Amino acid sequence: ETGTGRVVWFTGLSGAGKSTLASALRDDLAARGVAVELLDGDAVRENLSKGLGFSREDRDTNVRRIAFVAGLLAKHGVTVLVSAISPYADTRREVLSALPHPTEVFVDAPLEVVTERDVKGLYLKALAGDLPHFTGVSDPYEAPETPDLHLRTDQISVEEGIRQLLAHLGYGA
Ligand code: GGZ
Repeated sequence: ETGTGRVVWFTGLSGAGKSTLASALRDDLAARGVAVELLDGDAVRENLSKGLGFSREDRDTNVRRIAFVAGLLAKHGVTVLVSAISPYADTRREVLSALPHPTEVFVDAPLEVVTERDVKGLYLKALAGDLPHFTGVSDPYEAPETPDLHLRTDQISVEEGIRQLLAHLGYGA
């Protein structure tokens, strides 16, 4: 029990704010002296999951690899923050249930909002029909039905999201 780190798993559409929230939480926890590591979708796909694509099989492989590393780190007392679309509910359930102290955070903004943000121009491409298997447009996203925390990033600020995360994790305000 004591000594085992928790795993905070951020799931949601591209552009919903997973990386923003996870990295801000990482900085906050690190400043409190917490041993914390961030496994971010982008960095993972450049390293651990290099070469994987966006088929269901590849996404599931990606998610299982992330969960495997998260489990190793957590075993040594590290608080692990995971930021990955992780679109399939069954796969999330499977990997989360095998991790110690899992917290599922649904980073939620409506499709219209993330399409409007479109930081990387990927939604425009997908909506034009030029990007197959793009989550939310040409590929599924199965929203969590009972997440531990549900953050509507189109309605609350990053600061408010961090406040709710810290409160949920028992760090107070
Ligand atoms: C979804 C894609 C795709 C497709 C490239 N579908 O917002 P981003 O750009 O920086 O983050 C997205 C990232 C998704 O990788 P994950 O590892 O989080 O996905 S999963 O958990 O499903 O394995 C996006 C970019 O890669 N990207 N093509 N077709 N996102």
